[in-house]
Amino acid sequence: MRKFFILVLVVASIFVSCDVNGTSSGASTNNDSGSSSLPVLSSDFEDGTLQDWQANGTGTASVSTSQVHDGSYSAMVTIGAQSWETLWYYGIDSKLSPDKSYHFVFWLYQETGSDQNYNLSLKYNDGSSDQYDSIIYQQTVQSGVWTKVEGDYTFPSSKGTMKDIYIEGPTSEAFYLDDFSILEN
Ligand SMILES: [Ca+2]
Repeated sequence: MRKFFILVLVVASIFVSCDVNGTSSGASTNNDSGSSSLPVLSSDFEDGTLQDWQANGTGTASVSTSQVHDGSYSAMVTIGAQSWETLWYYGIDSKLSPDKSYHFVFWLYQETGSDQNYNLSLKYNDGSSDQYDSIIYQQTVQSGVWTKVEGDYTFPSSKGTMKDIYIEGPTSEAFYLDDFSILEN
């Protein structure tokens, strides 16, 4: 009986230590990512609008209820003839500061029948002309699976001024976006 009790104690303490480890690593991640503060940008499309995202060029975008990661709405995008003819958020410099690290996280869905790669790209101006950079490059999204895409990015003020962000993928194909957030690290 006493042995059994000790065994229970040992098992329980393993459980507790696992839990503590899990909690503490989660907490330190939270501290590191600064997620105690509100996201600087958060788009869930639950108000039934594109929430300041818009299509560029021959791309099209609208809110959709047919595929959602969470809630009732997502953004459905059909990319045009060029990969940049897609969903844009103009004026990201109103949300982000240079020389600061941010965590970008969002969910993508596509049903083309095969894996597809997506980029989160940044348009900026170097003082004389527009330039482009990848915030997240070539993230693979399986067909028919909502996929979390995330990464960290810092824009150095020495490069110029941030302008817009946009999501690039296969041309003439549709994808869905939901739960897009940018958090200060
Ligand atoms: Ca949603």
